[in-house]
Amino acid sequence: MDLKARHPVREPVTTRPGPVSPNDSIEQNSRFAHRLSGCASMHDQIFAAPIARLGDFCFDEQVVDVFPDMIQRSVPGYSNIISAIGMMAARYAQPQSRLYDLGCSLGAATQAMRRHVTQPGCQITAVDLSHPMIERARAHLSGFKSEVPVELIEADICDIPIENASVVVLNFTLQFVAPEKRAALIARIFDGLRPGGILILSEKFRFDDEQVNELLIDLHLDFKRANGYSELEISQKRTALENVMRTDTLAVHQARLRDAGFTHLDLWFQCFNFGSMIAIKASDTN
Ligand code: GEK
Repeated sequence: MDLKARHPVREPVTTRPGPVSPNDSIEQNSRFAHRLSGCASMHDQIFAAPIARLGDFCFDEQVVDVFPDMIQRSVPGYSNIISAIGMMAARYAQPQSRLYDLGCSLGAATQAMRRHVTQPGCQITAVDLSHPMIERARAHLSGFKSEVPVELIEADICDIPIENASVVVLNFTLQFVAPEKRAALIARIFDGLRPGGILILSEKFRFDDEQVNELLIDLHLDFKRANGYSELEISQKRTALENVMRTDTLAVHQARLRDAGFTHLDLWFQCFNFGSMIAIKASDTN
């Protein structure tokens, strides 16, 4: 799926500065995430008016403008996950290694890692396919002081080399990668990780049990309603995402991680149908 090529035809929308959703803003140590993912963002009204010809969702300029507000109001637990990525990076970063943020958007996870990493000689590689995302990430990240260098790359994460990694983050990105490419990507991440390195994989999940699946979808919709999204916004966004975001079950993720070679893995966070997994490469693997 070429995420850059498909642009939905939208009615003109206006944007205004909006408040940060209170739902996710409880953690003291996620202030930096809010600087990147809340306060300065415009209010997401992309799907507020009826859209005559609804195309596939893409990460274009219009989405970039509202992205921090959009992700806070749409993904339960987003700020908590960003905070925890910083904490895990602090533990797992190895001296003279690379930390990858794959599908970095505006660089919230990159900034969380940059803030916490203390090991010498670390550098972060942040990759995104969307040109406006990368350009805006560059502007955001330049507003923070840090000793840890960040390389921003505009590319498909399926095409870039992953080498000498101690931490790899896929924070709500794999769900946008074509399903047939996912196993190869996870295998390349495993190969590129040093022994003892960690992959943090956050995703929206699908559930085999229809009753559970429907309940968790409904609770997520309630979360979006509570954050001010109308029924029209919810349904238009859902349609726009249909061909672009394809979710897997937890079991499919676990099997893929095991097939790649990860032996230590589990879910460390879940809220409704969103969650985050860790997979650690065994220390005795060469
Ligand atoms: C965060 N991780 O704020 N290659 C590179 N980038 C891609 C690809 C690909 N094949 N497919 C999608 N993307 C971020 C949030 S958002 C999640 C991640 C969301 C990029 C896409 O351009 C977008 O920026 C990001 O992955 C997904 O922690 O919007 O739900």
